[in-house]
Amino acid sequence: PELILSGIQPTNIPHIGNFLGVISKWVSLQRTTHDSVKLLYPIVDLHALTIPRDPEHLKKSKLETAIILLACGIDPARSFIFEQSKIPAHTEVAWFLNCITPMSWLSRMTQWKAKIKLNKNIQSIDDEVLSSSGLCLGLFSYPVLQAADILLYKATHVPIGEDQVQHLELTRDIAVTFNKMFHQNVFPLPLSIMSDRIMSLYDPSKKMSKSDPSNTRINLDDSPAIIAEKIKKSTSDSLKCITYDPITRPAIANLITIYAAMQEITVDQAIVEHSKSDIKTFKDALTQVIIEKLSPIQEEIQRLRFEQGYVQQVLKGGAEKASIIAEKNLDEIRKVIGLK
Ligand code: AQP
Repeated sequence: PELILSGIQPTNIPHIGNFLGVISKWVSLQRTTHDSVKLLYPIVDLHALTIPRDPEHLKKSKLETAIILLACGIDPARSFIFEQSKIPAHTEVAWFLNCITPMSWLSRMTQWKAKIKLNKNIQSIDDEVLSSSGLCLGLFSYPVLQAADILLYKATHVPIGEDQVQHLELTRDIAVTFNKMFHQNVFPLPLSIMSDRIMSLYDPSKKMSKSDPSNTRINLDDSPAIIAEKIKKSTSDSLKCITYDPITRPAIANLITIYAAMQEITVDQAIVEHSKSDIKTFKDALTQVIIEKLSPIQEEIQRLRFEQGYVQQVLKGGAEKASIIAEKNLDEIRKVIGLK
């Protein structure tokens, strides 16, 4: 890799799905990549605007997201963390890409379709559905802004959860279209760095999400008592033993995945450890593992909450470093498309 980029929306407190899915990978990439590989982790506040947000909540979530990234081990000397909206080139490149992306590609995106169908028991998306959904153009072109985030920096690798695979494929298609249209290899085709998907504690057919009710996920700042309560109430099944079968026992499989990932052991190792456990014993062990893993992170979160000046400085410094790459590439893109 030459440049690795991955974003997070400041929509709420990040949860263990975000942590196990991407944040822990971002942290380990700091150790496993050569110093010449640039690591960019934008807090994508413009993406968060695609669903109406309370301005105060957005501001607070941005700071909290930055605090949590630092508490999890993102090192500002190695990685650039910054607010997407501080670099106007993101929106400018998104506009260029909007102008070459067929609408039919966007209407195929499953996340868009899922949002449209949210709370509605409908089968097909027609004009009536669109106008009654209250959803806006920004949400429709959300994946184009994501493509702009990635292509603006000519990212070569993008760590993502499984839910983002389709959006990254779209990014590659947009890059190919752009390169062909202007007969130049401006954008490299970014590759994914994939990770496991952590599912909701209540409904194992849905991914754990910041936008769902709080009891379906474990936030990185949940207290030990809350973690214990959420795990205790999490969905299980009628079998008493612990076996891993995502098809027939998806809820238990999800809990085993969390247990293994938290300790960086394999699912097989977890199963061997709990071959004699019943559900209650396993859930108690899982609770302990989560509490222990999050404890040092939570201490750091508490400390950084009193160091807001420092956190703002980190974001400012990250934006300054990222904008050097952004400005250089934007200049090239403007020339290629004839604006300069
Ligand atoms: N449940 C998950 N398991 C593994 N990875 C996940 N990610 C999200 N949920 C899971 C990955 O985390 C990165 C940052 O996600 P995001 O905040 O940009 O947006 P998201 O994918 O929409 O995540 P949420 O938590 O569901 O947020 P809301 O509810 O705000 O939309 C992404 O790489 C994602 O794959």
